[in-house]
Amino acid sequence: MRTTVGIVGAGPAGLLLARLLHVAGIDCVVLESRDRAYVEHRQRAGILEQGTVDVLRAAGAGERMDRVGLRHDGIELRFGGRRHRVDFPALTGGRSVTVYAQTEVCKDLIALQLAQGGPLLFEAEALAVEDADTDRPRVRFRHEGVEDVLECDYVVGCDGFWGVARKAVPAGTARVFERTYPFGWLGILADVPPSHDELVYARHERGFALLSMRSPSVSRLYLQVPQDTDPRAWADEEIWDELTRRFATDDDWRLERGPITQKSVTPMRSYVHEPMRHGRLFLAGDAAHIVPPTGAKGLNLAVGDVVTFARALTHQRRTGSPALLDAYSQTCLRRVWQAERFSYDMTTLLHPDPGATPFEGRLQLARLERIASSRAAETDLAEGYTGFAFD
Ligand code: RFL
Ligand code: PHB
Repeated sequence: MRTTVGIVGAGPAGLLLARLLHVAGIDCVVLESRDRAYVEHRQRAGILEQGTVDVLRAAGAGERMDRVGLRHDGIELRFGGRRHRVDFPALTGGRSVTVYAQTEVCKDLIALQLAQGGPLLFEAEALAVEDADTDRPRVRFRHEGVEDVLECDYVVGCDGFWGVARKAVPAGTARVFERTYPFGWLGILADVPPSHDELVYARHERGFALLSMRSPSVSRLYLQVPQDTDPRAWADEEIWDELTRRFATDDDWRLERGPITQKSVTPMRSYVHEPMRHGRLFLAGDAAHIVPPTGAKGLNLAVGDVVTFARALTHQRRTGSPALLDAYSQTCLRRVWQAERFSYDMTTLLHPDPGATPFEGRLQLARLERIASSRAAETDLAEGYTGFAFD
């Protein structure tokens, strides 16, 4: 098999890249190790920045998002029993975010790709990216039990944190910046209307909690738990009791309960692999960087990377100049590091660290008080949450 761009992985990064290349008239092949149902039902992110919404719309993938996505003009911070609303449009000159789940973004892009785009092979596992530093990079893969080779002009590794593409970068040429956190998130899906019409980020002495949603009838909630927690160790009623404690307010707000349909634990990690390119292999999305989910940035960063790659390759084809491709890593990393900083700040603002001193606990509260009382501090949060511009 031969193609212009070999894409490893059909998460949001790989699927959107395939769509952007299709729109630009550039052929590609997408290899995905899992089956279609698995990719379409993997519960992950839920918040799209304005820039992401604009990109999906411009790529012709926004029809259902515009119909059922929920526009959110703010979030609530909850601490010490108090509630503080951050009003995004008022603070950012009109910006907002959209609640539309990653599962739905993937379903929309898969349907488009299968109907109009180039080959998208499920259950096709990339085994290795080879000859990345030549002008004929290749992906060795296994599809339906048979090994094959995809010869490419470029390979884009969109295969997530555990993928194989990054392994093709020789150790001596890369640097990794990493931080792990001594806690994770226990996430649930529940068949109950969200108890608040906007997301609630709660800091409590017992740990962080987040109220989010998937639709007007489905809630998505998270609890900070110790690292390596087994989700089966938490009975459903225990989860609701703990959420109720952490969301408690001084007024008459109440958390509604309902049947829990899914339960899982997500580890928390910050990770950046520099550079995001080796020869003709480009890394995009979680394959190159991870943020803790507190800032809701993971999916949005993946979108920024593939937009940058698609523009750069289109520019190269139109003008013959490789300048934008050569600048790919630098261009992406500027935005990546702003998202890393924001996600780190949100995480350390809202999660009591089990090893922290009482002094550090008080500092967290002081930081929250500052956001609730200073328009400058609040604006900084609102700008970060609604997103950093694509270059
Ligand atoms: P993905 O979504 O991980 O997609 C990678 C795809 O590559 C496939 N793959 C391979 N295919 C072929 N050959 C191989 N050898 C392959 N190895 C892997 C995988 O099956 C998969 O389909 O990466 P992408 O596209 O970069 O998208 C990034 C986002 O998915 C990610 O940033 C966010 O979902 C992060 N994230 C969350 N972000 C939020 O903003 N809010 C959240 O609540 C949230 N929850 C999460 C998350 C990430 C998680 N991970 C990575 C474990 C929960 C989890 C569990
Ligand atoms: C989600 O809805 O899954 C979600 C929302 C906001 C976050 C993280 C996850 O910061």
